[in-house]
Amino acid sequence: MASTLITVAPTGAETAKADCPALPTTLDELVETAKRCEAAGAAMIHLHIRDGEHRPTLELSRLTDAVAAIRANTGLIVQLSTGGAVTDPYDHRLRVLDAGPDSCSLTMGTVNFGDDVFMNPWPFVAELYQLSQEREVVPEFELFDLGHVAALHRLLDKFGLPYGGRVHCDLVMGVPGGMPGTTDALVAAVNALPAAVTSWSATGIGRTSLNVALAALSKGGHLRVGMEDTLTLAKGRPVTHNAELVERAAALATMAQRPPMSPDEARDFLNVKRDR
Ligand code: KMH
Ligand code: ZN
Repeated sequence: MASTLITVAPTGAETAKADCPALPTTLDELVETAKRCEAAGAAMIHLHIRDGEHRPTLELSRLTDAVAAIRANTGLIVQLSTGGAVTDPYDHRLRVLDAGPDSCSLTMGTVNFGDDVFMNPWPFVAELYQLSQEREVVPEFELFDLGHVAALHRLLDKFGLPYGGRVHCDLVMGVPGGMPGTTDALVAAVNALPAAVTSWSATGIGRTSLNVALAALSKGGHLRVGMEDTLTLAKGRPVTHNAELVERAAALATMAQRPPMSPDEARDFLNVKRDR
């Protein structure tokens, strides 16, 4: 039976701890979250980290410690965000790979991001991609818009396949400025993906989360959920732990007769490097 890769994105860079105390921001909270989410069905974690004041940071020693702590306490595939926060400079975002993750996010173009702009010009994307190939890190291509799908065609044509030979994407839908979190947009984006794509997941921001998950499952995709993207389970019902979102995703996937993939299966599925 086919199975579902569930990625949890527990923290992100946009929500303040003061506004949402349940957001995991310390290393201990991240490890506790990772363990519970693995038990609930997640196979990969998409990590953003925070500093001692709970502010987003790309400080290398903290990234390295987080990778080591998640590896020591779970079997999850560790994906570090190279997107960081909209204020992070390009050189800090490239340096993320020095922390030796299994996977890294790689956004395929610039996008309006609420009132901000998430900058991903072509030369930066090309440099980060080639660095991921050199460091043997499996990228996850983040697609916020249909134009990002076109850029993925261009990237693969110019620089070839990623490390490991699999091409895994995540459609990030419902960002104010990007593609909407609708079934129609998901189908349009999936139908436009390069033939080299071997798997894709989808993420719906905020209230689009459930609709995007259902559309992704019915179209044969995988799921990314977590408090980076969604802070309520329903109107008036705040998420109190990331595991609630993973449990819901796992239940939907099981109902669709595509139960969650184990981390070990996901390592083969994405062909991440085994001996880190
Ligand atoms: N925080 C956003 C500006 C990624 O992780 O690569 C970028 C983001 C994408 O979350
Ligand atoms: Zn992220």
